[in-house]
Amino acid sequence: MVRSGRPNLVCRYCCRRAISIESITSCPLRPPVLTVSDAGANRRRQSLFQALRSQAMQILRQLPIALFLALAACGGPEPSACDGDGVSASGAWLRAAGEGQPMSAAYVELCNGADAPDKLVAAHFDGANAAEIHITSMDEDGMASMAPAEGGLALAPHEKTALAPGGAHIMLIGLSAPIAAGEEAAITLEFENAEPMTVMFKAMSPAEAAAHQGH
Ligand SMILES: [Cu+2]
Repeated sequence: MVRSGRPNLVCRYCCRRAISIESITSCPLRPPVLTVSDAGANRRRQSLFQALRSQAMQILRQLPIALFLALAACGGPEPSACDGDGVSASGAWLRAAGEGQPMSAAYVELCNGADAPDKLVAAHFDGANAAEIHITSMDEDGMASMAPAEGGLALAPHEKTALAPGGAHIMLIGLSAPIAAGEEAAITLEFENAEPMTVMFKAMSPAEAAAHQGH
């Protein structure tokens, strides 16, 4: 029906010569979010765009802070000042090992709060034939190789020493059973001076380990 005084309207969704606003708004092909009024739709699109843009700007503004916090929280394996009595351990984890996997590596950050140097001299894990303290080194060709830390791993006084992927680690050789991600392994650490200490190491899947290293 053409209302007098109004131009003929064509429904832009079904291309029928629609003839009233009502028949356009009830067109079954009309997407529900759009309205007949182009001006109204544009306004809506514009305000959606503005909302997205202000959200993006907010994220961009917060990005440097987030990056800074991420860097501050993940200082890397660099030794840093540390205080307290004797040696303490933090961030202990090991690589999960599946069926038939004979080895795993365990990592931990050790803090020697004492005034004298100490050494990590041995590690024991009931679930493996041997637990060795290894250091990783690079040869002239850039090939990494690992070897037992002769005489133990030095722990400088008031410093954190990280056993971390690519560096020193506790090698668990001859696992008696798989270690599933999420499980915990009790590894006892022995020191030259400090009392021995049993630390719970949390098993991480390869994906978790990679994300952890990304820190
Ligand atoms: Cu090793």
